[in-house]
Amino acid sequence: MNRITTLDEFIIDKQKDFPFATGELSGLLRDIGVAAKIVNREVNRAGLVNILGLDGSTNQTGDEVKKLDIFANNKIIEYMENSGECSGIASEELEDFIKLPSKANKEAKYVLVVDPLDGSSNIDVNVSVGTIFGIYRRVTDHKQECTIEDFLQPGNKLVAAGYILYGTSTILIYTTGNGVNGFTLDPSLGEFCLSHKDLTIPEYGDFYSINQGYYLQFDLEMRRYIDHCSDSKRSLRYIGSMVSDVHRNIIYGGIFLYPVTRKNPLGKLRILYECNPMAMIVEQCGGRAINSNLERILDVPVTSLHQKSPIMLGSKHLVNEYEEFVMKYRPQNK
Ligand code: P6P
Repeated sequence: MNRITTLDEFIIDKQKDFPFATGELSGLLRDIGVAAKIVNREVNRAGLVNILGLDGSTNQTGDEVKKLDIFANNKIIEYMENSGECSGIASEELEDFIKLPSKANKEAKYVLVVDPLDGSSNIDVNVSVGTIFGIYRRVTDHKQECTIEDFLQPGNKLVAAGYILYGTSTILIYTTGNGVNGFTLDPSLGEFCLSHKDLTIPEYGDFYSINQGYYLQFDLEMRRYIDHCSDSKRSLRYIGSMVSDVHRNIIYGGIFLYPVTRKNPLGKLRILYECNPMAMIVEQCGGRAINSNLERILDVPVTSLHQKSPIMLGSKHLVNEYEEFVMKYRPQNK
């Protein structure tokens, strides 16, 4: 029987790959793992403890906020504060970033960007949801509190990114820029155990993920591309939960597409805490992540905390194919 490698053991072991690592990032990743276990417990029993449903508020981008969103957001803040390694947090659930008190005068070097519970509209109908996170090294004086500049960094400056998928099992996927590894929560141990070592995305794939309901709102090149996917007998799989859709496409091969629509002329997904972390993971798996201008998502300047972006990411061949359709069908003057 293969020896079990827990997330904590793996993080400590991988730290040796960074000769100058001083353990702060490792500590931060371990604390994210603990927060994920707490959120997982509540997600799994949400229907029993009256944290289903809406809490009556809306977040800064107008999404109705579910009680579990708020619970997840608060737990992540609590554990990041506890870690002493995180200087501040930008979250989908917070209009502005928050500064965490430095613990025992530790000069926290990192900031966290997070979507605490992505796909939360699925909670009440028992469909999988996820947490998406990214970690930046601060660019301002560590002796001072973090500022907005620490957050408004392009995705190519991320030092770590990951997601937790609360699905048929709970899996934590993360990268620190040297490949991607996945850990499945073993409830009998209460530990995330290595289950997907050196994860890579197939170059090709038979799945495409897009909200077909917006078909008539898509630009010509997108309509022609998804017509091609359909003609190529690929399967349309769309859960309405980005973490679930992207995870399936990483495992099986496929492409996730959230283009601009009339309802969301700049795209719907937020670049800071949804697009960039997922783009880093997909690229580290060997895939591609671009926007509708064919720019690499990770190179797009971030100018506001809740900035939106269209995104197309997944298997390299499928993203390259989308690019060809844009070149072929986009009016030159556009
Ligand atoms: P639509 C969930 O609300 C989310 O932010 C992503 O998880 C998901 O991919 C997308 O929005 C779904 O949006 O417009 O298809 O319902």
